[in-house]
Amino acid sequence: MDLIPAPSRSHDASPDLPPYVLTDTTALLAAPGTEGVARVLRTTVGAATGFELPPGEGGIVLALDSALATEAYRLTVDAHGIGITGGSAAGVFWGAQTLRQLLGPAAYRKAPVAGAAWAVAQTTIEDEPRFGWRGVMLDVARHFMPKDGVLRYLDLLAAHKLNVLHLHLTDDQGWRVEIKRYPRLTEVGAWRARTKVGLRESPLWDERPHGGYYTQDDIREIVAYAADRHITVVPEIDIPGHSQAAIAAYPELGNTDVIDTTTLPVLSSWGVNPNVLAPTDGTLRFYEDVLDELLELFPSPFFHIGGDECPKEQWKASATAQTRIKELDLADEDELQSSIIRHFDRWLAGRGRRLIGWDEILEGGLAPGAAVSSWRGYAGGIAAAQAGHDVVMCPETHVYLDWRQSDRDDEPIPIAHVRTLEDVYRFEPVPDELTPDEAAHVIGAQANIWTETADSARAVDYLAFPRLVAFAEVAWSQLPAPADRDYDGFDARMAAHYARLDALGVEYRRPGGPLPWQQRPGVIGRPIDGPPPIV
Ligand code: TNX
Repeated sequence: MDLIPAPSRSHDASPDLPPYVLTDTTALLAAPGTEGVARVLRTTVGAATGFELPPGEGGIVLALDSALATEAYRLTVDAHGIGITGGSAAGVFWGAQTLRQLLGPAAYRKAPVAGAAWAVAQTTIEDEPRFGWRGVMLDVARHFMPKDGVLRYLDLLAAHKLNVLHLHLTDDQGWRVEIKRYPRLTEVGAWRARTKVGLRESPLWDERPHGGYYTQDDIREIVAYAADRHITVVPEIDIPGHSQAAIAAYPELGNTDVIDTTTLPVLSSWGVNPNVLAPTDGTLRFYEDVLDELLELFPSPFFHIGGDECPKEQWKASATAQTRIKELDLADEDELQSSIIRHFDRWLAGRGRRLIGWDEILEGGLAPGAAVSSWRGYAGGIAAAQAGHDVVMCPETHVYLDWRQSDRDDEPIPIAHVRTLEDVYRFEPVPDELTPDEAAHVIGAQANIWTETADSARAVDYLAFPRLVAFAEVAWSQLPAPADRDYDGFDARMAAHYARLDALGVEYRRPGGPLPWQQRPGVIGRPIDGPPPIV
């Protein structure tokens, strides 16, 4: 059946038994609690087949089953119909995604095409995910992805049983969410005059202004659309580094006693940036106001506060920062950063939410309730899990999808090390160093898509696919240890999956390399053996 991600258990009935065939009279019965899944099934499978799937007996039946784990489902196909039960609506929803795969690639289209047959072979599938956090981070700050593109990515995540979209909403190069109290964040911070094409050392510029942001209603729509697909949207507001777009909008947020922050534009090139937030009460109040508005928009239990790549040079040179270090009785600038993260850890906890940050938040002491996105390899995640903190494993060594997919010269803007489809398939989120109790703190895994080199949804597709498919199987399925994984078997199932991606309109990287229009001739990346993978 070539299912991806591979289910926990499946028992195919004898091939002599007739398949169940969907027709224009097939009904869809949604037991209490599964109405939302039925609604999404009608908009997807209904659109692809052209069948109305009216409520009623005799066809597809959706129901809850309290004996199943929350996200688990059981899908049965016999001669009379299809049953999907789940431990919750989420489980039923993931079962419905499996049904789409059983229906064949045409089930992923938005309207019927000639010749599609809707026969489903008799089978029983029992399935549940390995991890509760099966995430993708999309960097919509470096290059803005318009709202429709985000909704499309939510569809793509859902089709792969991924359930967290971490939206990197702010960075040096752009602020992408409307904040009513501080309109300049988007008036000024949501666009830049021009853009470096390629990495910092590239001489090329795109002289078109670049920008865009989500209104608060756009965010409400994105969050609701995600919820219908059992996906949680985790917002990231990156502090105290990667904040030049905010400083360009409100110069008082920067280290005004070190540089003239009124001259700082929204950044148009890439890299780790020395212009960071001033560690003042004014900055804390400003970001509390920002988060106050976001709490209303994002029901996510986790709020991501960034914390990565904050150079401390300006704090070392700033009398204000140094005075604060003394006042708070801190040892150094690392503890100063930690005090900011701790502040927001307490602030969020007081509002019923949890802080998550990049693994730099370990430096200077981890805030008590914080969870960690382990990106600089596994080390941060191991330290955090050993200290009893929850961890999302997203090591750049394995699941940074902005990294080159092969060593070919025609990879578009190739950066960092080669990470092939097979490398991602062999990614193991739980490192051997952890005891079982510590390993339980690894709440999941995440693939990160940074977009310095991806200026459109088409370019994001190329980076994300097919590697995100391998990642989805790692995050969902119970796979053996990396060396024992059946990559050839996965690759064989990919043949069927490429047809699904084609039907979805995903511009994935072909196994044979980039198509001519997926290349970026003349735009340099960085040699494989070059400096560290910071773009
Ligand atoms: C490091 S990962 C960053 C990002 C870059 C990325 C490029 C992380 C927390 N910070 O700002 O986009 O490398 O791969």
